Amino acid sequence: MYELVIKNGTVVTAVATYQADIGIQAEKIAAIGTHLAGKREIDAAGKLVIPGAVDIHVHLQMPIGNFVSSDDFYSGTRAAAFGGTTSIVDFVEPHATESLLQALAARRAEADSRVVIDYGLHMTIGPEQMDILDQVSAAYAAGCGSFKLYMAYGLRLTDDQLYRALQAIRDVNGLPVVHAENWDMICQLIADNLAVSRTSPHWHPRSRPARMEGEAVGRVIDIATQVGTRIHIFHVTCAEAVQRIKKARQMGAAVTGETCPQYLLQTWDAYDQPGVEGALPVCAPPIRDEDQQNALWQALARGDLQVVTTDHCPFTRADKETGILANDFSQIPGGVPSIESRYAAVYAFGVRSGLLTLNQWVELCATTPARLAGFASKGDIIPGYDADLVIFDPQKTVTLSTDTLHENVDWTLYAGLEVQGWPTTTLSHGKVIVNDGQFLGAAGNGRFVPRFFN
Ligand code: DUC
Ligand code: ZN
Repeated sequence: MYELVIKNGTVVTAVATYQADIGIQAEKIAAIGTHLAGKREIDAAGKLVIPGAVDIHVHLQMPIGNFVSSDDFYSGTRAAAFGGTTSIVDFVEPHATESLLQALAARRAEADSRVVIDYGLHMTIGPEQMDILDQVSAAYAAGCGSFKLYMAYGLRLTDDQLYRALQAIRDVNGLPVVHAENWDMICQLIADNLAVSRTSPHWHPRSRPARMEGEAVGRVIDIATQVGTRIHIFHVTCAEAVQRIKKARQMGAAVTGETCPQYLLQTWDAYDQPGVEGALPVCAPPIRDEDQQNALWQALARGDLQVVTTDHCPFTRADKETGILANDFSQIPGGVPSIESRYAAVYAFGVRSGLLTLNQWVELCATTPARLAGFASKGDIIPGYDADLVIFDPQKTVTLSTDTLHENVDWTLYAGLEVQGWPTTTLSHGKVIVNDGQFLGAAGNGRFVPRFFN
């Protein structure tokens, strides 16, 4: 007799789809079989039973310039749980005066008592950390198995700095994750556009051309190959970048890439809306045209991109409006909310449309991100794994809006979008934390998960 049994559901993993009961004991998946009996039972007849989704790219309460992203570790992880996500990876961004371990401790102090689901942290290596690369091994030993490198913004590393940082990460067997854009070109194009009064958000994507994203992705892959390290490319938005990743993989390089719902569900026409509406979708790299959107779906279907994350980084309308009032699209804080709708959106527009199989959906949103980021017992339905599970109703239709979503932000990119298929029950460590629209979890119940690759 198990503590809990999920009965009669259709289990979907990255490799198989089958009818089975799942027995849960002491927070773990204890058995997968038929006619399992539990002290408590949940009937999942007509529903899919899938691994909790794993989102390895989120920015909660993240300071950018004068702004802080509006979802904190509680509201953001709660919204994630409503959407069937049971693990996230956020970021540590060390200050110049801190050691990597001090910065990790400070970020954990912000998160530990707030998170409702499990989480990990990528350690950011910026220009100010170039003199303390010898601390990379300590960060790794403390459970930051992955390291974020920027090729844009103030945290941008030059090619020689990328080379040195990648060597340090390689030496500890860490995973480098990279924001790849060509910052010098972007700065020049922004300046050129502003100089001729091209100040509206229309010029945001036109200052960050797909060709140059492809160049930056290719360049950092080449540097990683020179160093002899694997590498993961964040938020791929265009065919040019996909081609670089695909070519490197064909040559045997350990390169992976991800894209995000905003690039799969929106087009750059969104930047042409009047007033603040055109500022809301501003994120980097930018949302592109319909051909690029189709290329991303094809890349997911063919396996040329391996992961869907969110890059969830919400800013309020008031925050976004500052760039409109300043008459300068480059002043709009970049980032969009997606943390809650990712699993369902990829199902509705990937699986239901026939582009992806059920198994690819689970692989892209749960299994591969878990394996890639070093979550040893998540992202799959296997005895011994954490009982982080989702019961997903393929019939349930949700119209996305700020009324139906739980993200702490006063807009959504997907307002009015009808999504068929939605999680009805989310379990973290065998405990039901969301059921039929009710939140049953608690702040601090999530845990920091150390991630290693050795
Ligand atoms: N891009 C954004 O738009 N926001 C957060 C960070 C990033 O890379
Ligand atoms: Zn990001």
